[in-house]
Amino acid sequence: MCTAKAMAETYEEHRQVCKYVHSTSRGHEAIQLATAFQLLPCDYVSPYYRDESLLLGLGFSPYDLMLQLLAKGNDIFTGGREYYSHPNYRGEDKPNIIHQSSATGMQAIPTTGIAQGIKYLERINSALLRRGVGGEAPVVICSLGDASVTEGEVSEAFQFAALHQLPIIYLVQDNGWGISVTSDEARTTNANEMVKGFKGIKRISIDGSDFFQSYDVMKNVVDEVRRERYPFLVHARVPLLGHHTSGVRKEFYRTEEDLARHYVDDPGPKLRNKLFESGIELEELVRMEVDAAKEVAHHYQGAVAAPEPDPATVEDFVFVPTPVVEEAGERNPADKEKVLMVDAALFAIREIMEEYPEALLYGQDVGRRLGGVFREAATLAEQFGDHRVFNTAIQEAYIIGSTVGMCATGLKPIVEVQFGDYIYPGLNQLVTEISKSCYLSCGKFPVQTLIRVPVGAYGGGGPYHSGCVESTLLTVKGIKIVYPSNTADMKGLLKAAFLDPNPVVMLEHKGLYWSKVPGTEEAKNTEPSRDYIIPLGKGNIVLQADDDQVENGESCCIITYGMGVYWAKAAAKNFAGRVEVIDLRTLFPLDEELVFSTVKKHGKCLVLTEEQQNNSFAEALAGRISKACFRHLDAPVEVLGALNLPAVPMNIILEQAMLPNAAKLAQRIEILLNA
Ligand SMILES: Cc1ncc(C[n+]2csc(CCOP(=O)(O)OP(=O)(O)O)c2C)c(N)n1
Repeated sequence: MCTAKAMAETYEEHRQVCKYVHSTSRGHEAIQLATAFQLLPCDYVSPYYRDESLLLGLGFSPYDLMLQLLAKGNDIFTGGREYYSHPNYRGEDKPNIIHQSSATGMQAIPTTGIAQGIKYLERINSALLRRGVGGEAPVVICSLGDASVTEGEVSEAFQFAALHQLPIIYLVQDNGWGISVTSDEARTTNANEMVKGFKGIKRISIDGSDFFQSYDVMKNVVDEVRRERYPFLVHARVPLLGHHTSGVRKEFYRTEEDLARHYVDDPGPKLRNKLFESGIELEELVRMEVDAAKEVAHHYQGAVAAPEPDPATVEDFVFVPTPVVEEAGERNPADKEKVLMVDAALFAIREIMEEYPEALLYGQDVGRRLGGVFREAATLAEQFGDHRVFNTAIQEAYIIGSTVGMCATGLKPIVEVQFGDYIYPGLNQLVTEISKSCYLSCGKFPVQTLIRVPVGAYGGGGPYHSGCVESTLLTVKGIKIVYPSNTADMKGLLKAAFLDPNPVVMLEHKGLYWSKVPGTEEAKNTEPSRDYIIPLGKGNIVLQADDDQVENGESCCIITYGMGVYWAKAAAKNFAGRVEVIDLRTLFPLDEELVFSTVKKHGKCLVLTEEQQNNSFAEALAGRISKACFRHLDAPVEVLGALNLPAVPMNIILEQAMLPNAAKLAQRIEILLNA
């Protein structure tokens, strides 16, 4: 506590140097230290930005923390990329900490995912499960500020933890403030009362400023969860003594009376008095304070002197390398039958689950009863058990975000969002947590997750079951996007996506699943061999133009993906030998080499997409092609997409009016070839 106090004072004294925004733990020290002291290296903890004392309690030195305060290059957590007290840690000597974002409450889902992973590893008796030296079972701590608990995602996490009885402790530090918003202004109940509705979460409220009470309670709770394997919520009342952050200062909005009321509960003097009463000499207590201040000053000097990050490293760790770099296996084995694209995915997952006990599949309706609304997971629960293939509640944020924690325990989750139109509730987890984790943890926590998302319009699916989402997703850096258009690609890409240690979203056109849409029969092709794999980022020439047409300058190329492949192939029939079609297959990373070399060969190019055209990925790609291939172009790079409407209308005639098709494309090709 003395150390934390001296650190806060040092930062205040040197505000010019400590220029990056930071919060300190002043007021919260007792409960944080009491929590940290219960934990074993096999445990996991997600501290929030005020948990500096918790980090000290885990054994991180003031120097370690100050390197992050000053965003230094040797900051052990994030290499100067993240704010103070935003740790992540992977090691054998301490509880592990997944990447921590600043988004309040958003750690609840990823951290609950860790507990979900632990429960599964226990269930299958996996060697991946970390245990204490005495065989102790791990616990997970998710630390939250009181105001963050009103975030909807926190309720999704509570729901899952309660339903599945996960070994997690939610520690809510209640200082009554959410920046300048008071608890009375923001909520009707405190976290303890709120969580009552989630049956199966035990709960307790305590005075988190009293170290001894905090220590006893946290010891009992941690011991109980270690033993009994159910969730707990500890609601700890604490004062807030420092500023909200170095930037949002207490004098802006807090009254003298409010501050005085909080200072009564300063945990430092409270502990000091108790220690004094218990017989510890005053001089010894004073000496501790002096020693702590000296140590902090020393660490501070060291951190100030530490080097800044090397700007050459700024692009490091967006992804970690994937083992899949070459196409391998048999794409078209003689002994195999043609299968539907939807079955290719099913078979790929089956083979994966047979080989990898750490693979699980979950999402809405994928469990035993239905096996997915497209029957894309049918029979999997029967074969692999309900612990590996199961339904979730309607919680897209949980489905997506939990994979962060699952993956941190060594699992390889595959999850499903039922329709692309419903990815938005989960988008926050994808952007805020998943996409940034590898980069901001300097490669320590890449998120190996495979998120399957059926997309696309056909046959009157209507405005909420037909949407394409690739342009939205492609603005997110740190994730890969795959978009297969046929059986063989589905299987080969799904395998590669699964083995990729980075997050991959797989967009699957539901109009191609069964080749039901006229003209998409070729989506159904031979099932590739078990070991068939296609590296992400490799496009495919699905229709070649004739050499003499190319040589005569009579050809063009269509760059497309998904349903566009079939519109392009159908339209090309009108221009025998004059149209080449590229199926991108992966939208990020993109096969620019193939795209640019093909465009240069033909000098004329059209980028085709099912998405609404304005500001789409297709338009961005057309811009990039124009620049890269400028000297080789004989016409402006064209784009054809859907009309710029907010949704795909349901009536089939309206749907067709909105979307591209072979006839609309043929008109455009005609113009392009004659340009
Ligand atoms: C999702 C999100 N919305 C808003 C913010 C801005 N913000 C930062 S801290 C904070 C208040 C959080 O209060 P609480 O959880 O009680 O923690 P305390 O700072 O009081 O310890 C807010 C609104 C944020 N970081 N994340």
